[in-house]
Amino acid sequence: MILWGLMDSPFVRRVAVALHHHGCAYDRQPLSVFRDFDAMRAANPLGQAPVLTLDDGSVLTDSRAMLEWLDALHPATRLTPEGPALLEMLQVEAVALALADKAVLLTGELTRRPAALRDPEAIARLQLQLDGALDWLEARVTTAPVSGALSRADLALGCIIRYLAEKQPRRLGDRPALRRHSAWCETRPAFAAAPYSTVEAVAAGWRPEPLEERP
Ligand SMILES: N[C@@H](CCC(=O)N[C@@H](CS)C(=O)NCC(=O)O)C(=O)O
Repeated sequence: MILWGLMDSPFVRRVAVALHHHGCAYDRQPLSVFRDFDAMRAANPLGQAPVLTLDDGSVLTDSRAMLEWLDALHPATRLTPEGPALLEMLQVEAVALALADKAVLLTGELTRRPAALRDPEAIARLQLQLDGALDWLEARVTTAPVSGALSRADLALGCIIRYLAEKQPRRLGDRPALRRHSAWCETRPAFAAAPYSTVEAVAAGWRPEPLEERP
């Protein structure tokens, strides 16, 4: 299999963590959705990452579809719980993924658009959405793992909290439950085997100072 995308992306990273968790061999194409947009569009009509090329050449273009596919192929190491834990897992995963969507949009808005062209209302709305999701998660996530055993919720949450710690640390703020959960994730073998990459972020144009301090 080939996983396309950079390891600062919370979506790409969660698929990489899942691949390691299931013991799947894969190569990676470290392409940027901005720097290498044409190449990404050739793989995915939307030009988004991640893309997963399967061994028979088939392509999956959404991290949720990739995790479902991997679960179906590897039932013994499923990341989707059954029974009562399923509802809680889906609730936390949904908010963590929506948080990732909004966080990536806000990063793009603040890094790629000149200050004079930014829309303060749109930025304020994204910030409210991020804060709401972070507060909800901080109150809700009292254990690591979230629902009894490593699950898709831990992958979604662990990857977005690490992303925010790197890219929007002030927005993440002092949220001890989320930081504890993140620290737990980072010591899991599958997370350690698929680390967040500042080097790849920088190569794609990221400047490693907090977004909130930029003009
Ligand atoms: N729902 C998608 C979201 C993927 C996503 O938003 N990826 C970002 C990279 S972190 C991206 O491709 N952004 C560029 C764009 O949407 O144009 C998934 O879960 O795979």
